[in-house]
Amino acid sequence: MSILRYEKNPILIKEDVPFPVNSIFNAAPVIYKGQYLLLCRVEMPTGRSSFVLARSNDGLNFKVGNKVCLKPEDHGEWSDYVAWGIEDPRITEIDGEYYILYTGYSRYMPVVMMAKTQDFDKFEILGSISEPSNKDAALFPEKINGFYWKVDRPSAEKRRDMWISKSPDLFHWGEYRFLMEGQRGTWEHNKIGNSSQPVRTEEGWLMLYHGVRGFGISSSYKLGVMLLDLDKPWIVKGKTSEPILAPDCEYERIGDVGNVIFSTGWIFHQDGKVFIYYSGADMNICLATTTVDYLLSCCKTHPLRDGLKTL
Ligand code: M1P
Repeated sequence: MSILRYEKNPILIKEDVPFPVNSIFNAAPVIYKGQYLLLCRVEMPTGRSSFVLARSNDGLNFKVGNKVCLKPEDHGEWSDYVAWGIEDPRITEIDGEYYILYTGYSRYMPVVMMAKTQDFDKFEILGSISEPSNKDAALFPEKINGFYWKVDRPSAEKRRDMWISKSPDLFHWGEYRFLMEGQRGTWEHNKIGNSSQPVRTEEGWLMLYHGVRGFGISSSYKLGVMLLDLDKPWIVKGKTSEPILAPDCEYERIGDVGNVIFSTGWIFHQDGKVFIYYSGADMNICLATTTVDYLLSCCKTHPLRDGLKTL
């Protein structure tokens, strides 16, 4: 099996939201008490984004909540850092608590924000965990060698690469290391960024990422997958040479930002099936299905120079 688009894509569009929005996209999936939840970004008519929760019993048919569940105005002392909106959540469950890393936008440019919830009803805002400009961050679901770990994408000075760092308490981060940059002259030429929360497999940590290539005034966002060493997660053990999902359908090619496939998370099922939730053209929420085995096989298609840097 490779990757299959769900035949009824897109599964959510702005008309499914019971209040006025410009778009619904870039949703973080999680299974909570047997239900599939999507924490979705909604761009409000002002052009600033908030989050709304959608619920489903089968992962295919979702109902969107009646009101936003997290918005910039909820951020109290952190309001200045999210004044232009909150974007692109990624959820990681650690010891029964659900941590959400997301982008706070403001005149300071993007910073990584952190919140947590136990029930997806009440959210505790924990504050910023990066300097600007940084985004596309996700936490590993367990401690490795006694530390929490996160991946992110510094974007100041036109940076184009992913980094990894560790923390004793999720707030104080250090030992920053280069993780991976896009291959020049390929589909990921201009920049890459983390897409999903990392998931443990027998062969290593699997992670989705997006690769961007610019064409004149436009660019194309495609999805790739990479494998990190279980004990030394700064070591890239493998990656795709080709994208695993690229804009092709009309709902991926035409929209607010055309030719974009962007994901902020996936669900791994016990039987090896994987649901990748993604958005087309920054306008909707879609589903693609695949398997752990296929994703692992994709990570063996690109030769690596020394296990750390790609060719
Ligand atoms: O338009 C595609 C995506 O562009 C940005 O992502 P990144 O900074 O990783 O390139 C974000 O604005 C994202 O929300 C958007 O979907």
